[in-house]
Amino acid sequence: DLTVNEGKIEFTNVSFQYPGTAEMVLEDISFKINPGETVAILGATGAGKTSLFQLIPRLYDVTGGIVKIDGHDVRKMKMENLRRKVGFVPQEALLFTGSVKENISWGKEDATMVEITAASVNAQIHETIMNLPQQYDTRVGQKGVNLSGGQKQRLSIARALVRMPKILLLDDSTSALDMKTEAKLLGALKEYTCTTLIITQKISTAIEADRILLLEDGKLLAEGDHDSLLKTSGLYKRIFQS
Ligand code: TTP
Ligand code: MG
Repeated sequence: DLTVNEGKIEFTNVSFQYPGTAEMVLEDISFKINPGETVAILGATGAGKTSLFQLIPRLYDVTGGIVKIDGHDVRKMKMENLRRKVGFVPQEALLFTGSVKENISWGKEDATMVEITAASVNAQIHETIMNLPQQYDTRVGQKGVNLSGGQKQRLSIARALVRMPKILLLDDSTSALDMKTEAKLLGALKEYTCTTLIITQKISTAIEADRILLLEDGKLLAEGDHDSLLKTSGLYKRIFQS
């Protein structure tokens, strides 16, 4: 069966509109991302960043063009294989009422405590958890302790890491983290030989990435590393200087 082995991603002339709507959300997007690369997706609100992510684990299918992973059209892959290897950390962390441990191992109920702890250490949330009243057994959500936005984000990242994804999609998942914590997190992610895409509004995050894709109004406006984009993209330069 076709599965995700390396984590190479390829968009070819991808266009997308949500079912039943007339608006083109993505238009003629083409790019390649190599296995293990860290790529930042930068763009204003409404540019289509989340929509682009949703096409990778097939939360939606393209309207035109093709999305390939490891050379295979994602539509030919088994959804189960695809979703097992693609870790998608959504823009809003979705925690349920249950223990910290249950929230992290959600969808991978056979995760061991060693795996859960390792994921939490790397997601930079282990120390916070150890300071909770019942550590990993502490209940979160409506009837449990209140976690801050940044703590929820990190718990949500730990949930993705425990599954050892080959592709990790972080949808603005570090927006509430301070720069130091974010830098530690991104450093720890290098331990996982996974392809990482980070949607961000922060230029500081983008600078750390191997490459940046700049989206505007559903179009891929420019791509390159920080230094080359400064030279080639007026928009990037304006974002950088603002
Ligand atoms: P997004 O893809 O949500 O844009 P974004 O992720 O770049 O924006 P933000 O930084 O604010 O998160 O939206 C692009 C367009 O698609 C926008 O017109 C809203 C529309 N859209 C839907 O119609 N349904 C959806 O489920 C989503 C996510 C977006
Ligand atoms: Mg978004």
